[in-house]
Amino acid sequence: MDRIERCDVIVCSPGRNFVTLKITTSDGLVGWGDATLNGRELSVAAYLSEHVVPALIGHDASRIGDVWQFLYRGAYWRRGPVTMTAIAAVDCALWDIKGKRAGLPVYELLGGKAREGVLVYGHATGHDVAEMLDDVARYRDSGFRAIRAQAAITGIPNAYGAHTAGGVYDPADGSLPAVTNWDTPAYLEQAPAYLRAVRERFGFSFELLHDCHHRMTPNEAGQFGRSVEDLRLFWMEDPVPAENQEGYRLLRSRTSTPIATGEVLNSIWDVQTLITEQLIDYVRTSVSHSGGITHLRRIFDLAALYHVRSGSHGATDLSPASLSAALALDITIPNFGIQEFMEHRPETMEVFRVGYRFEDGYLIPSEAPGLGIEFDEEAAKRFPYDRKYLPVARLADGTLSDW
Ligand code: GCO
Ligand code: MG
Repeated sequence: MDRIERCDVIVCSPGRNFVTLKITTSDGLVGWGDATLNGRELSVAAYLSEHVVPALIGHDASRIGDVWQFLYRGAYWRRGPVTMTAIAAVDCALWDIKGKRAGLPVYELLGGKAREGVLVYGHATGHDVAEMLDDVARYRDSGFRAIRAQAAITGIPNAYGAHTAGGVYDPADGSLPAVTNWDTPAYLEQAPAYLRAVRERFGFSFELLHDCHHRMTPNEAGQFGRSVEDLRLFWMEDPVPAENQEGYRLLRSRTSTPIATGEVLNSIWDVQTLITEQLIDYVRTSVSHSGGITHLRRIFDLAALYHVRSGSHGATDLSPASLSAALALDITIPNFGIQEFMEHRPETMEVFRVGYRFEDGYLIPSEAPGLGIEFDEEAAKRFPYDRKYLPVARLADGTLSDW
């Protein structure tokens, strides 16, 4: 029997902070899992080193489902981003090991390819509409078939998504939480107009997405969705905070613009009402924040029963190890929708060596056994942990809002 012999939790900051779990088995196989929770990295690192790793040593590395239940039920405390990210890292590392033992890419173990490539969307942005349109052109010209468009809003230039064209998007860059601003009426006036400018300039030749980033009420989001219906968005993302799943009933009845949500949700129970009542079109739970391949597969299977498709979160704060695991699932499931793909910085790719590649708007997973990811521990030492926070947002009168 191949036992879990050793686990290392590696924290590094090649361009941004990442927490990576390395599992080594008694047969000498090594698996990698992403344990990064943006802005709260060391909580997961401590959860793993203090509470998970000591209980994991000696387990049969092949019993992935049993290890999952042991870590989930065994904690007594249910769900939550820290727990589910820690479990995800173990789960993905064990799938990586299982693939290496079998000499097969993990997608083969999950049933094999159901499509040739994984449709991805990139992030076009700008501090004004002209700059954003140029960035859309850049993505389109580099082969993207799906593009998310975000521009700054006059009066709230530092709101989410408003980084400059060609600039590296990384909101978690403050040594203390940066204070940004928010103004819903200005957003409701300007965002539909700049999305319209995209269609006016480029037509309908690619899928157009937009992230509302949890900042509206259901009624406001209904107004937003209605005002862009003729633009045929692929989706409007996180129109309202999703903790209150029932809040989507009102929104759903107001607009036919497709809805995506789930990047801050971590378990099948967090999306149960959204899925079973068909309140959303795409579920954005990610492999590294939602319990790994084992649990995300259950979420996607539930979603398939209710015409909900996948659209996993894949911002740069999810490491290339996370993306490698996401691709293994994306390429095999029947109800795949789209995968978010933000290119990581060159420093990040010096540490994470990946086999996936971008071709003609699609990501093609690595054919290497396991998840096709190698983590360079020597290179990681050059990039020590550097505490960073995501920003907060305040209204004009100082009220703390949703960022
Ligand atoms: C997205 C997300 C990100 C998040 C980030 C937080 O759709 O890509 O909304 O931009 O803000 O992942 O850590
Ligand atoms: Mg988002």
